[in-house]
Amino acid sequence: MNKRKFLKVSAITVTGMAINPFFGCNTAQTEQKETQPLADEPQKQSRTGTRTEDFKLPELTYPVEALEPNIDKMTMEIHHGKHHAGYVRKLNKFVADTPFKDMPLLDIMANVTKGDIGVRNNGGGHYNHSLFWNVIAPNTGGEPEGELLEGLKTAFGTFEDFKNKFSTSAKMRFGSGWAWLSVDDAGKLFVSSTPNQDNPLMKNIVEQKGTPILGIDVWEHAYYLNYQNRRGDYISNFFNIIDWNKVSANYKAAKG
Ligand code: MN3
Repeated sequence: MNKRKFLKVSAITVTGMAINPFFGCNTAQTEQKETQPLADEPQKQSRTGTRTEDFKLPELTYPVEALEPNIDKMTMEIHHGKHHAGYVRKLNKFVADTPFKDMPLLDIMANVTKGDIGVRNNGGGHYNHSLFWNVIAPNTGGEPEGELLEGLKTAFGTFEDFKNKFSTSAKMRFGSGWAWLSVDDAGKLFVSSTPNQDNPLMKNIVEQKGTPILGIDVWEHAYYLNYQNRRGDYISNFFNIIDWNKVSANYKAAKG
């Protein structure tokens, strides 16, 4: 092994494994040892770890009927058990034999490009829905407190101003997509919307890049059985089931 090769190998030594409960997959942590990557060999893909298991559908932490009347039981069954499951199944298929095959989900989000259609749609679908189930829960709603409330006031004025901006963004999304509350690189909150299954983590694709801490799915499959064409009512009732404790935890994690 020549010196250059040795330096490269030692920089990506895998030193530990951790379970990521949110996405149900293994992530490996890397540690810089002795050296930095050689300047004349830029790493084409930013990596935080290696995935050793197929992606799995995360279980809901509440019964499918628990969000009624805001989201009905059958919508939850189909949305989680069919749609999300389908994204997971297809994602495992699309990453095979590509540079994404052993990447953790967050690394896929950071590296996917417009042309990687299958990985973009199904990887986004898996990430987005995993976040979605996580930020809603029965017996929640109300308003956030503490650090998150202060962050919302700084960015939007008042909680109501935030709510209006987020709701408008969700209503105005033409066709299928999502509205997001995210944290930018400077730690500031912003609202944005993405088409299809894109999200603000896809830095090669979206205009407004950041870490999403709250998202609403405005695909018709998310609400049509109960609300038909009344997307506005679905969005307004979504605020009855936002788990602000979870969103606050996401906010703290995103700010680092
Ligand atoms: Mn959906």
